Amino acid sequence: MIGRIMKIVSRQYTLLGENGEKHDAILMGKVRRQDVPAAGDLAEAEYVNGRWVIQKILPRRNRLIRPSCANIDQALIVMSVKDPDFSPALVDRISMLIMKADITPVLIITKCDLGIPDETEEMIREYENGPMKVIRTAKDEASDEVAAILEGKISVLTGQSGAGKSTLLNTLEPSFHLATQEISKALGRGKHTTRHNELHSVAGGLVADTPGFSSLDFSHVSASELGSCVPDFIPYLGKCRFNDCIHQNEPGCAVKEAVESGSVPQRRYRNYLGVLEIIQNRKEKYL
Ligand SMILES: Nc1nc2c(ncn2[C@@H]2O[C@H](COP(=O)(O)OP(=O)(O)OP(=O)(O)O)[C@@H](O)[C@H]2O)c(=O)[nH]1
Ligand SMILES: [Mg+2]
Ligand SMILES: [Zn+2]
Repeated sequence: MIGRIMKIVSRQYTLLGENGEKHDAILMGKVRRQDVPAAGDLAEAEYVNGRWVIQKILPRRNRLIRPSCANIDQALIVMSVKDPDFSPALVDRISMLIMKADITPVLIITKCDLGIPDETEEMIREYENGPMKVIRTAKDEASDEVAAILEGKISVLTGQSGAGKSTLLNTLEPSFHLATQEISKALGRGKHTTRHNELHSVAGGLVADTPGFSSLDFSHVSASELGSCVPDFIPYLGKCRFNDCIHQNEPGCAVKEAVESGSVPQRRYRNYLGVLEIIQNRKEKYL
């Protein structure tokens, strides 16, 4: 059979079959030596001596190391309007890393029931007017829009600790009791309540409730490709005077023109330049 790896706990694998049935499986030694399987991988398994044994991992479309997850369709950036504060710098950095991994970013804005400060509202509108899909959610409201985008897809959740990632899944799937921060405070844990790596069946899709992209590491991103990782820049790429334009100081830059005309928010461009400088400073060190 071909199954989807839902969960890996040490050497024990949980596979989801085509008809929704779950099987425990182990991994053949030769597979482990070739490849490190991840949640989201499709695995070919055979029933041998009373147990399912994974013989092969099928080619994957993409792969994230942190969280360890494969074949991801989209990443939901979960960002609260407050507690913790809404941060466009963080949204932009996370979305660049998601784009670099060839995954579609979606912005989920939580805790709208807490009231949205005017300045935050303005920041949210900038995203709503841009190319990323944006969905607003509030406490105890199961969002049909979130359910609709999850259906039939593999998604990872990402965003700050306390933004409401686990709460979002618990609200959509009332049978879930994923630990949220009220519980982790009682347990005396620090950063990020959710630590393990597992796919959950939610709203007809599979979702990894992992902290995700928490390191914001750009060491694998080059200055020349960073522009293609900014969703708002995509319509202008290839239209600059120089084809190796990094949209910084070059004349005839279509991205800068779009910023000047107001088609791309200033804030988006400033955050891009901030990350570009991090990459450039790092490069100099190694020259
Ligand atoms: N008012 C309000 N509170 C919310 C909402 N969503 C989550 N919360 C609260 O925010 C806190 C953090 O929620 P969690 O779901 O644990 O956050 P998380 O993103 O999973 O955090 P980590 O697992 O630590 O990464 C909890 O106290 C939730 O009850 C919301 O839409 N409105
Ligand atoms: Mg959580
Ligand atoms: Zn340019």
